[in-house]
Amino acid sequence: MKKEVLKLLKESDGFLSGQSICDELSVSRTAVWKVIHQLKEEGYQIEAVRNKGYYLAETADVITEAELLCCIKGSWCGHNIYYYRETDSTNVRAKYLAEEGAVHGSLVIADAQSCGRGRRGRAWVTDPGTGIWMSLILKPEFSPTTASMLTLIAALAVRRGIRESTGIKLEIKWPNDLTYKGRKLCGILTEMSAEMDHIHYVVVGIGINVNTSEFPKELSDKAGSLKLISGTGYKRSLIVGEILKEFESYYQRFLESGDLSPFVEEYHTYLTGYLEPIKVLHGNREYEGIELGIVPSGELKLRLEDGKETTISSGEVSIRTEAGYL
Ligand code: BTX
Repeated sequence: MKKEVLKLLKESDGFLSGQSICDELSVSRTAVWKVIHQLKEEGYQIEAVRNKGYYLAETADVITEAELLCCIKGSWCGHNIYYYRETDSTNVRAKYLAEEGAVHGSLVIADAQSCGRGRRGRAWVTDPGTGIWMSLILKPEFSPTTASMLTLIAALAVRRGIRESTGIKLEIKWPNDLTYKGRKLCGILTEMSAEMDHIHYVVVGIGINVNTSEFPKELSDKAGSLKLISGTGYKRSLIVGEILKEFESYYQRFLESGDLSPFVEEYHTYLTGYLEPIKVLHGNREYEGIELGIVPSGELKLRLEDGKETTISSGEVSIRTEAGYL
């Protein structure tokens, strides 16, 4: 019922009388009052005026299940939501829920994470209430070897979802970051449980700094947020809605093609350091060369200093700048 009341308030131009909510939803005045009270506790600014009713100030940046359900537009992605006010890591939660039977397309999202994770055991810093910390549970039919391409699909979807909802144009740093002028705003962590020829589930974790104004010292010169770029804050639920809509559409095309061939050109348009000198750290090896972009399997192609070409399946990319590699 919370979702229905929220929807009515959002659709109303001005004040909405308590009686009209009761009539519309066939519930009592007390039930409406209780829901309004809960919504206020979740952070919505709702004005209540005698003889006029309720008015929702549209400025609230609240992430709750009811709010997200109002913003999610696709047909399967995010229709099943697991919302946490605080959790350890949405990826850890998502893996547990996937094991317990959560359906394909389920969204796990938190307002705060106490133990956000990056790749190879690194930490992901989560400023409570300011960013998007979410994980998608996927249960695809394709082969486990295809799953790593989902990180690149997610990067394209996040980039476009952010552009559609905020107008901000981010770059993609292969394979799992979105950046703006060299600063990282978003990281993607894809994890999988599989047998040799069968995927049990894939979890695509996405962290986006949205309204963050300050970072800890160790990140202050390399992290950024959407708010720090434009100077204005954003409603995170709208961004989530756009990203999930885009993800659904990219995912559908990806299923049809079976690899990244339809996306290679678009990917190169937004790829940081494309056709420029870069350095890639892969395991203990370091490669230096010209970034030639991705191949349809999602690997990165490089022209090495001796003129030979090589592809790399994972790694850390640094871009050459006047100040050295960053
Ligand atoms: P990564 O290993 O590529 O990046 C981690 C590195 O990024 C850290 O070592 C640090 O230098 C830097 N970093 C940490 N926090 C931030 C931040 N908030 N903004 C910018 N840079 C940062 C990237 O891993 C994958 C991150 C995925 C995060 C999501 S959040 C939802 C989901 N749940 C979860 O536990 N992880 C994912």
